[in-house]
Amino acid sequence: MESLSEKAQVLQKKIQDAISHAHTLEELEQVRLAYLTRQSELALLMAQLKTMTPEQKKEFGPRFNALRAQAEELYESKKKQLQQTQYQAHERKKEFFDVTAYQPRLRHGSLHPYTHVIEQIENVFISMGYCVVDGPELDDEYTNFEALNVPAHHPARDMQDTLWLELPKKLMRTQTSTLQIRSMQQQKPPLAILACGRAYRYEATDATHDYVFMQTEGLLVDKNISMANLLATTKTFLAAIFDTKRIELRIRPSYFPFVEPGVEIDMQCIFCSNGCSVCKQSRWIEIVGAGLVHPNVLKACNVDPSVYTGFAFGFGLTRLTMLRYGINDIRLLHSPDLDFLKQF
Ligand code: FA5
Repeated sequence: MESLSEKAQVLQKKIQDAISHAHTLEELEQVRLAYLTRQSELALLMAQLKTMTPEQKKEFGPRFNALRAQAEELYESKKKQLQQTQYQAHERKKEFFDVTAYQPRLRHGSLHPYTHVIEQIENVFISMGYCVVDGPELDDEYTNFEALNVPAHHPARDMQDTLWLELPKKLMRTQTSTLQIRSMQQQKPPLAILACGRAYRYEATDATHDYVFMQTEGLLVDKNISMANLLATTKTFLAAIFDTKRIELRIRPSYFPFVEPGVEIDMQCIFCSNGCSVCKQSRWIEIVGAGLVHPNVLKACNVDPSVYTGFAFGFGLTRLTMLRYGINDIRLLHSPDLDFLKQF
C-alpha cells in the first residue's frame, strides 16, 4: 500500500501544478475534466477504497477525501481569480474605448442660400455708403404702424395680417419698415441704412407666401432725394444680384401709407414663359414695395420734411432668393432637407 500513498502524493502534486498553470478559464476547464470528474484519475484512485480492508479504508479514506477536498478548493479559488481577471480585462477595454476608431463619412456644410444673398446685398449697399442695421423682431404697435402713418383703425392695417402678442401693444413685426423709424429716431439725416431680417404675418402659406419670411429694408434721407435716386439705386442693386439684361422688371404705382408716391416692382417669372403656379399665371413676381418717405413719417421722427426728403424700399428677400437660385417653393427655405441644402 506504500505505492498507493506515493500515487496519491504524485496526483496531488500534478493537480496543484495543473491548476496553477491554468491561465484562462478554458485551460482551467481542461484541468477539471482531467482531474475532478467521475472518470478522472482522482475518481479512479478513490474507487480503490471499495476493495480495501477496513483498516486500509481507515488509513486512506481520510487522506483521499482530504486530497479531493483540497483539489476542489484549489479549483474553485482559481476559477474565481480567473473570472475576476477576465471581468477586469473586459472593463479595461471599455474604459479605453477609442472614440477616434469610428469615423463616419465627413459631410461638408455649406452656406444657406439666404446667407449668400444677404452677403451679396450688404456688399452692394455698403459699397454705396449705406450702414447695415438691425432691430427687434418683437416690436410695438407704435413703431410697426403708428409712426409709419398707419394709425389705429386705418384700413391699411388690414394689408398686413398681424401676429399680436398677449402683451399690451406688442406684436411680431409685419415688416422691416420698423427699422426706418428706429434709425431716424437714433440718427439725424443725412442717413442711409440697410436692414435684412424676418417679418411675420398671420397668413396661409403657398409657394410664394410664408408666415415668416425675410425682407430687406432700405432708407435714404437727405436733401433733394427723388424717385430718380430710388430707381437708380434699385437698378444698381438688382444688376449686382441678377443678370438684368435677361430679366425684365415692371414698375407699377402702388399704395403704402408711409410713402408718397408709392411703387411696386415686379420681376419676370424665371420658372415659366406662359404662367405657372409660382407666378399665379401672371408671368410676374412682386419683389419690392418702395416710394418717397411720407412727410408724416419724417415728422414722427423729428425730421423736418421741408428740408429733407428720402426714399424707402422693402424687398421681399425671400422671393429674391427664390428667383436667384430657381427655388420654386418658399417653404423649402425653412426645411431641414439636406438634399435641398447641399445644392448651395
Ligand atoms: C411691405 O412690407 C412694405 N413695408 C414695403 C415697403 C417698404 C414699401 C418701404 C414702401 C417703402 P409688402 O407687404 O408688399 O410691403 O411686402 C414687401 C415684399 O415682401 C413683397 O414685395 C414680397 O416680395 C414680400 N412678401 C410680402 N408678404 C410675403 C409673404 N407672406 N411671404 C413671402 N414674401 C412676402
